[in-house]
Amino acid sequence: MNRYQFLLLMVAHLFFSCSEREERVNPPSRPHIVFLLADDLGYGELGSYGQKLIHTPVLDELARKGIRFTNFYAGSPICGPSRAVILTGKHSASSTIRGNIGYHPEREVFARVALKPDEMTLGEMLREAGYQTAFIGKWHLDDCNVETWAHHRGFDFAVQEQFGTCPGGIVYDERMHWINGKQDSIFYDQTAYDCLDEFRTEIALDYLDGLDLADPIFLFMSYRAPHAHEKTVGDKDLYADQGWPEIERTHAAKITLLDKQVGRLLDKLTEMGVLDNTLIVFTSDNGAQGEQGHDHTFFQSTGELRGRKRDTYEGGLRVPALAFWAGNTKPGTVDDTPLSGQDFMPTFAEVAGIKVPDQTNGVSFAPVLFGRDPKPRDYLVWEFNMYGKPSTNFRQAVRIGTMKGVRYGVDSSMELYDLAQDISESSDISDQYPELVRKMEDIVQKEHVPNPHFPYGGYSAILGAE
Ligand SMILES: [Ca+2]
Repeated sequence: MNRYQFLLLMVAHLFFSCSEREERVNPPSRPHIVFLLADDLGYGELGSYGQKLIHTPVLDELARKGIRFTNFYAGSPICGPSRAVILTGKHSASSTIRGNIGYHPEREVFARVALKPDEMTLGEMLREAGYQTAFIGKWHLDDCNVETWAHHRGFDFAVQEQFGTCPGGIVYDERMHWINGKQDSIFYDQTAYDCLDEFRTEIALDYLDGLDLADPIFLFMSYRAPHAHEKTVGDKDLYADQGWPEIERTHAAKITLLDKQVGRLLDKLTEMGVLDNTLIVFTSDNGAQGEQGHDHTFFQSTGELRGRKRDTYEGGLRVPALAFWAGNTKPGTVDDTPLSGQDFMPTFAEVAGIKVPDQTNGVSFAPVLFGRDPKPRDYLVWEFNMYGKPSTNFRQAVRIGTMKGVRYGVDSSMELYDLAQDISESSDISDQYPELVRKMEDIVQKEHVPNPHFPYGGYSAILGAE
């Protein structure tokens, strides 16, 4: 074969490979979006964030291939409110759900608060934009009314857990997973799986198998690990040789098994030929948990950060966050832009090529995905109502540049830390910056949108004094 014939052959080969690919998959102009949300995964619990004992090879590889965000914050330091921030793009001082339990003045009871019908969810936004939308796992943005469940809030296909007692004496077993509202259900048989996230991943793989790829996919995987409610995992061998207390072994196993499930999902997307046109985002809904006997310092689950789940110190809020989009995100990027849960809505709107909904006060980080700086923001703000009487259960925080204000109780003085010097928030320097502290106190008040379920200052006015 001479050089000319060889070149002809190569050109023919390229042509046919391209045709083959076009036949196999007709990539939509907008990317698929796969959002992976861990439950209570701390800032220090992935290898790429400094974890030494718990293995997370798949997510570490994702970090190497894409962007690892080092200043990414959960919208709130606890489950329901953080998810509300993600789904609606509104920060926690303006969102509908600001605590796992809220007050209902008309009934004079404390109960779960659902997203309001007139606020748009990520699912509704992307479905409107032509996406096929799916939600699998923990929803936690609803009440007993099925209209507030994921399927009715923008997800064509929704499989969610449900728990608690509802009017009429209905008691939900959280192992039951409800399909498309209450159209069907599937029970999680723990003896048949390594972990709950394996079960949820099976559901996702089946869903993907049945899809026509004419329209882009938005898949929201809402995982369980490493939340304390999953008390054990099926795989008893993982880390069995380490000599750790059983509760810590289980904790580590949950994270490694979650990592494995993410790998299975990514393999599926590869097999389907869509991974090259998919934006993958991985994060956690709040900082590390230290519940039901698990010690969050055992694995240094928050790294050097102070506090944990339910704290508005960094350990409760700062979370791992990874983004990968082949051909766009630059491999090995480490980005230190301060970002938070409300930023997903404007980012996904921009990626999908649609108008950013007016309701969001987040800032798109889509430019970061392409190696550019995002629009600068003045500050980030948090407000959290933890159920109970103590005024310190009303928790706020502000971040301006590298400076962070934290206040537990509106009558307390605001503490101030310079995260650039003091990432562990160990030295309160509020005395040195009285003007900045005043400015932060004004911000938390100004950004607060009144909400009948979550009174400003906490619940002591309703529950009685301390
Ligand atoms: Ca959580």
